[in-house]
Amino acid sequence: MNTKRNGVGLLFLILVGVGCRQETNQTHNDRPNIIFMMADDHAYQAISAYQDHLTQTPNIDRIAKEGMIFRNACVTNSVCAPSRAVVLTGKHSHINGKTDNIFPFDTAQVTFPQYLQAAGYQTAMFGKLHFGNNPKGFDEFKILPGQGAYYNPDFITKKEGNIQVEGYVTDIITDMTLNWLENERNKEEPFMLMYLHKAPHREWLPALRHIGDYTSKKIPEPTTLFDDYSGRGTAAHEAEMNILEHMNWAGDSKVYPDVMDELGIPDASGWDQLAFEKGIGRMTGEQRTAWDNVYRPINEDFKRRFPTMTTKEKMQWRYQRYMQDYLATIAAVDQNVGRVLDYLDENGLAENTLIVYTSDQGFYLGEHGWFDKRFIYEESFRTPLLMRWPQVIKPESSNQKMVQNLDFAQTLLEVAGVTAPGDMQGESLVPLLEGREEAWTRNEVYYHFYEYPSIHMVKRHYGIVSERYKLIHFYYDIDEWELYDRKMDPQELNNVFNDPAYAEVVRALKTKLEVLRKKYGDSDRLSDEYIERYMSKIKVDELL
Ligand code: SGN
Ligand code: CA
Repeated sequence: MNTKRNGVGLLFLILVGVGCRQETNQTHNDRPNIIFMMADDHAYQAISAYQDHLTQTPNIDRIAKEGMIFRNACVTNSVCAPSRAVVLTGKHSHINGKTDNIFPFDTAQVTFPQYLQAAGYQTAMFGKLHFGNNPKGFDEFKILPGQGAYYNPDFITKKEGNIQVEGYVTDIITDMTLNWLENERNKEEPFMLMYLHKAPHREWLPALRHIGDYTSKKIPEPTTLFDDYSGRGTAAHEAEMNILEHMNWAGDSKVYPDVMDELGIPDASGWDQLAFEKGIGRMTGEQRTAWDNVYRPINEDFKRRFPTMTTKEKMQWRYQRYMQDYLATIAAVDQNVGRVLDYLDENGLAENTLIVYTSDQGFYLGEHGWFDKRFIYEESFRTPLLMRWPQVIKPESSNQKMVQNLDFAQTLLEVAGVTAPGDMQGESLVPLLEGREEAWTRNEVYYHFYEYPSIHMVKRHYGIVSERYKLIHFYYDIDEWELYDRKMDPQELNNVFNDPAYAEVVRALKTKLEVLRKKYGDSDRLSDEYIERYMSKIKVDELL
C-alpha cells in the first residue's frame, strides 16, 4: 500500500513541479523566499507581542510589528512530532498517521517541501524535527536526534553523517542557518528554510550568558496556579502536569542530586539523576563551572529554606525556578531570531521573504498549576503565530481568525505559486495575509489528541472549537464531555456541558462536530484501530 501511495505521490509531485513553472510564469528571482521558524513549546504568553508581563522578546516582536499577529492560531494535536507532521503534510494526524511522539513518521507521506523542491526551490532544515527518521525534500539538513540536547548537541546531517558540535544549541542552529544562507545556497534561486529551535523545551537549560540575569528575576504568578480543577472533569484531575507534583527536582528545578539526598527528597526511579545527567551532565568542565557558579548558591539557599517551607511555598519556589529557566532559554531564541532578521536586512532579502514564527503547540506556564501541553484547553491549544512579508502583509496587522498549523502547507505552497494537492485538509492563509478577511469561511476547527497512556497522562480526547465555544469528548478509559464558554469563562474554569442553559449550544455543536469529523475523515473506528496499534506496541512503564 505504501509503495502505491508513494508512486502516486511522486507522479503528482512531478506534475505539480512542471505545472508550477508553466503556471506562475515568473522568473526564479521573483518568487518569494520562505523562512519557517518554529520554537519547541514556545507559549504565546512568553512573547511580548502577545503579552509582556512575563518577558520581553523584541526581535520576535519585530515580525509582528512589521507584519501580522494571529491571535487565535491553534494546533490540531498538541504534541511535538504530530504537530510537525501536520505542518509538513497539511493533513490531520488520523490521515498522516503520526498520531503520537512514539511511532516514526511514515515517510511515504508526501510533504510540502517535496513539492517546493520539485518546483525549483532550494530547501534546507536546521534544528529539531523529532520524527524518528530524516526529512524528505531537503537539499540540506542538520537535525537533532529526537529531542536533542541543549549543550554540545549531536546532529544528524545529510552530508557529514552524525556530528557533535560544542556550544549552545540555539546558537548552533542559527550558525548553521546563517552559514547555509551565506555560503551554501545558490543566491539566484528562491529558498524555503526551516529553522527549528529545540528551546524552550523541557528541561530548560539556558545559555550561560543568560543564567545570571534570569535566576534573580521574580516572575508574576498566574491567578490559577493553585487551581483545584473543581469545575472540570476527570481528565484535568488525573493529568500529571503539576509543577509541584510532577516536575523532577534535578532535571527541571535544578536541585543537585546531592542536595536532594541531603534533604531526603526521593528520586523516583532514578529519573531525577537521569534527567540531570542528560542535560547538565553533557557540559564541558568550563561550562559546568560557569553553571555551578550560579546554580550552587541557589541550591545552598534552597537547602536552608526547604525544611520550613509550606507546600504552597514549595509550589511558588518551583514556579519561579521553572519560569526563570524557561524564559532564559527564550532570551537566546529571541537574540538568535534577531541575528537572522539582521542577516535578511543586510543582504536585501527582507522584502521578498515570508517569515513565519510559530511553535509546535502552546504550553502551560503555571496556569492551572501546570507545565506541558497536550490538552485542547486554551494555553496548549493556542499557539503563537506571527508572519512578515513586506510585499504583501500590511505592518501591524492583527488577525482573529481560527487558523491552524494544518493551514501552513497550503499557505506556503500558494506563496510559492505551487498548486496544493487536493487532499490537503487546511486552508491557505494567503487571503488573510492580503487583508481579505471576507474570503475566510472556516469558523470552527477540529482537534484530536491520542498519546495515552503516556508521560503526563492526558487522556485521549477530540473536540470542536469555535470563537465562542469549546466542546470536548474524553474517551477510551472514560466517556466524559466538557463544554466551555470561551467568552464568559476565558480561563475555562467551569464545564457547562450539563448546564440546561447551554443545552441548545451542546446540541448544535455536537452536530457540527460530527460534520467536521466526516469532512476530515475521522471516526471511532479509526480511534479504535490506533488504540489497538498503540497498546500492542507500547510498554507503558518504559514511557514514564
Ligand atoms: C519529554 C518531556 C515531556 C514532554 C515530552 C514531549 N520530558 O518526554 O515533558 O511532554 O518530551 O515533548 S523530559 O523530562 O524528557 O523533558 S514534545 O515537545 O516533544 O512533544
Ligand atoms: Ca513541543
